[in-house]
Amino acid sequence: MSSPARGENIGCFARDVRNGLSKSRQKELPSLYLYDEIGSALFEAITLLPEYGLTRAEDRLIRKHSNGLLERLPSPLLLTELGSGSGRKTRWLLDALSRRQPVVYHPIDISSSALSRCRHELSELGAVSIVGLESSYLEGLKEAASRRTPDQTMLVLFLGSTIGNFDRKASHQFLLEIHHSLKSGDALLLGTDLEKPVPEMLLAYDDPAGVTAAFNLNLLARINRELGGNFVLGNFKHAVRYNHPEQRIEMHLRSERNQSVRILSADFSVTLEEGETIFTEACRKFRSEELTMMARDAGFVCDAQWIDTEWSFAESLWIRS
Ligand code: AVJ
Repeated sequence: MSSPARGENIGCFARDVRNGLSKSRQKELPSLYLYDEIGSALFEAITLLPEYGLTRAEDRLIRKHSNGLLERLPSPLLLTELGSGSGRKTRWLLDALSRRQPVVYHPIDISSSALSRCRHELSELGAVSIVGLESSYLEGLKEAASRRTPDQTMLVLFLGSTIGNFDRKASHQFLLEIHHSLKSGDALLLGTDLEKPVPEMLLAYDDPAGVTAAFNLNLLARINRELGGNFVLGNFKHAVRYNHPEQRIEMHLRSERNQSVRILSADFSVTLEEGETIFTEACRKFRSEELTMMARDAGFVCDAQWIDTEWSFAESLWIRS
């Protein structure tokens, strides 16, 4: 459960499934595998649910503050984004930026279909040159940094609270690596969901229409499709809990009976007891003071922070020291 990057090849998938399901205590599957073609479509549907306000909150923040944000940064700017997303939120920024200067935008994603969707979404923005980088976040960032001209300041976008998929240690490590790829004066725009009353957080990940349940269960369906698994989806239930010490929502798949499952291409079988769960995704929730400390610990200064009034979500602008 350490990397939220999307996409991968079959060999890694089989190996990660085998490793995750062989754990003697808590079985787990890496959350990145939730986002195949179907999973990504289900996630897009999640962002439309009334119970899941996160994406709309960030969209409002970026729409409202893109000009104010850009005024805090020197030009010319080189824009890169870790995870190309749907492009919807980034459009506001690209639009504001392209009124000031010619724009080069590097979306970074390990999935080529995500990159082409992003390019398609943003196709009507005339003054922006979109150069997608198909790689992991950190490799893509290094590549983008190597293409900068000496006068350019880099603005890195890491939106959607994707950083919440990392545990504390991994997120610190990840931020240090971003720091390492940047120069003094470069900026990171970090989107993070904030802590809310527990029932609200639970509902956002356990919507009554069952879209999030389908998103979670699709991981087992994907193992069946791609690795020759024989999971019976009806024998598993979507389960969501809030882990207070870790300050995170956890999604699990709970086995509803004693059962065994075989996965042909991973050359592997697993037995699950009734009530036992597979941990599939962690979504950490932040406090705004804690974000200021996280910035400092990773060698950044928090220059500005905007919080949505309807759904507590923070957009933070960090400057690399
Ligand atoms: C895309 C990882 C930020 O943590 O809220 C939404 C994923 N999972 N509903 C999140 C997700 C279930 C989402 N992130």
